[in-house]
Amino acid sequence: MMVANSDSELDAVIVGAGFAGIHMLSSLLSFGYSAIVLEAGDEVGGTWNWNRYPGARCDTESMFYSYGFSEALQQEWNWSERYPKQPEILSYAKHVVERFNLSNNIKFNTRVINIKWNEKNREWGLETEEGECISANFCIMATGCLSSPNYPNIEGLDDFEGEIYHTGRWPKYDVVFDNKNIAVIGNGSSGIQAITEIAKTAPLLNIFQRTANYVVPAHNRHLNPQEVADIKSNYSTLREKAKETYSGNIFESGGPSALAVSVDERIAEYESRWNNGGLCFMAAYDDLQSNTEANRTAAEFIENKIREIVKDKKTADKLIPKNSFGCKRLCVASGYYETFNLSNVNLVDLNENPLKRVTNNSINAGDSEYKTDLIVLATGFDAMTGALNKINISGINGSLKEKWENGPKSYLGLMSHNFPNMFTITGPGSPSVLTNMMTSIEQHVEWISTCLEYMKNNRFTCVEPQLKAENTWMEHSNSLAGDSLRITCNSWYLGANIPGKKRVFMPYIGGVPAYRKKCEEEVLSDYSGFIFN
Ligand code: NA7
Repeated sequence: MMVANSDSELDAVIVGAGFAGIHMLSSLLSFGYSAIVLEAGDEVGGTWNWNRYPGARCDTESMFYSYGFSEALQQEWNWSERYPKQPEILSYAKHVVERFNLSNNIKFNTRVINIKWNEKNREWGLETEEGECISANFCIMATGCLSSPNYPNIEGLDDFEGEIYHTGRWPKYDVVFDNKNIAVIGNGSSGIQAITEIAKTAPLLNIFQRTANYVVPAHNRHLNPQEVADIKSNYSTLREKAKETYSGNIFESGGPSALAVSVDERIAEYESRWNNGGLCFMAAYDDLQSNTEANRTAAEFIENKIREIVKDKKTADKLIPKNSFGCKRLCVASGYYETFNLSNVNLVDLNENPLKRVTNNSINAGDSEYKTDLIVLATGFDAMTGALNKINISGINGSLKEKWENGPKSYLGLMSHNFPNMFTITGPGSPSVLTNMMTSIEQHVEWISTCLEYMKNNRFTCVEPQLKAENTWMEHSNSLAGDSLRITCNSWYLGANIPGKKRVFMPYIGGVPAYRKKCEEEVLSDYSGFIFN
């Protein structure tokens, strides 16, 4: 137990039983703390429990979309495909819970609505939707970066009498697409995966596109036993190597600048990454997000691919993105552009034909009425701050929502001043969504556990970041983002997909190595940016 001067029975309460929450729980229990997880859903998995839409699959390779903290775990688990499908990811999460005996400490169907700091007792009080109150010395928010769905404000949506599903809240039962006119609104990563799958059975699929996205092929396949054995025999070394890369993935950079090589060399580099598949395309050259001309070369390469694949020229034109390459998250899919050659698939460009309204049985865009039986809302999330702001979190001097009104303010994405003993796993201000989430989750869990051990050893009961450290970090973070092409489009990284949300680049853009170094420096300096008492 912690050295605490409160009456709390618990050392820590963790909100959310996704990969962050269950790893945090296993770590705290292994150090001998008392801890529980409160989870709104009916089982573990977080985003992978809610995102059950057809084709849902992770775009990070399975061998590395997994924990590295336990050698036994990484040796015993076997992934079947290069990119893991949603059900397999869920099985993995359940296996981890079982293996580390965590289930007795997770409370499901429990939605936290209020969290209040009690300065006298120096503890957090949490209240659930059911009216239950729980207190603990530490509150660890593992609520996910992409977990609060964005429901679009489209006139008449409530009048629709057919079926309607959000990709981020997909039901557990089988949704049938045969014999139905299907509409998909949105074409980010979720929409793109759902579209390629639904197109296989729906007699008519209308895709309502507001912004075209860059999509690279996944080249998904079954993993062969030899490559699995090779990785497993070298797992820890490979994971360490990944931590030295910008995104925490083992992507070799093709060179410092796309402009420093000949056209032939550059095209060969892009071609090889296109043929390899996946997010490694982002790492082709180091200046793709800082130099407009360099960025254009990658954009043009993909434009040419779209024109080669999509037979109808007008459709190809609509599918060619207008943003810089990588400004919105690069999408990875199998056969996305090819889908538009199918006779049952129709692309509606909402720029040419603005979405007017939904009626009881149709979607009206421009001058056309699209008869619809089933709508898929692939409209994304209130990213990074949405899940936190949904809970009324009251700290020393007001709520987190008020403090974050003009954009999230944190130190290292781990803690926020005036919210003592509250940690956020992969919170805004940390690299999080720009990286392999598993790598970033593990780093935060380790950092938080180390900090708690430091407090225990020094008989401290309270920790929070210094305001000065937080402000300096935010200035640094915003200044780096300001130099990047990533702020030039309306992405969810900037909160630009949510009407009224302050436009601030939320993840830390400086890369995993710089960020890890900064976190390690904090530990080595006895947490010079924090206040303990
Ligand atoms: P995204 O990437 O935010 O995509 C949402 C899509 O929905 C995107 O194409 C949006 O267009 C579109 N959208 C949102 N609201 C509307 C309205 N009102 N009308 C028409 N179209 C709309 O979410 P995803 O779930 O696909 O992916 C999120 C992340 O999950 C992904 O990046 C991976 O990290 C995993 P817009 O681009 O805003 O014009």
